[in-house]
Amino acid sequence: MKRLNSLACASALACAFALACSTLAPTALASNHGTVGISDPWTRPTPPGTPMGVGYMVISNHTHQEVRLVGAQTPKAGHVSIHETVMKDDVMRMQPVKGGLAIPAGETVKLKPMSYHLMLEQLNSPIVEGEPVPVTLEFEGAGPMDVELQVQPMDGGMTMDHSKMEH
Ligand SMILES: [Cu+2]
Repeated sequence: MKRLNSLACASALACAFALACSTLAPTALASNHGTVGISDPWTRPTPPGTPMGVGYMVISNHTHQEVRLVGAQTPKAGHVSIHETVMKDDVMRMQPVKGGLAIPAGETVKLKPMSYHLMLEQLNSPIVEGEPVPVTLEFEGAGPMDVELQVQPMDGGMTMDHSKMEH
């Protein structure tokens, strides 16, 4: 029952922010939501000519219902995808997170290397230190949020050339 309520609620909010919503016609929008908190948003510098960059952050859902990160936009890139890194047959691959990244009520999900991440595709210029990348996150079940990815330098140790990974 609770599940049904939260689903209806999420749909109602999604409708409020989506341009088109034809499947559900909510009679009222819930207004008693807590907040979704973003901390430590960061990215890596990219070498010139690299078409893709990454985005990491910690998302905490302080509401009483699941929210989903369903998309993101940045003026820095033509497209942003939500990816997860998985091991398949000893090969590391990235794949889109189907249906968006769910953050259960009261939980925290980390976007971090080797795990969930934003994939900034079709970069229009390299990501460089000292120039934070503004990103607007789109949620189902919560309003859009603006963050700035801080550019953290390569640390030499466990870096990986993302662009060579298989998608
Ligand atoms: Cu990726």
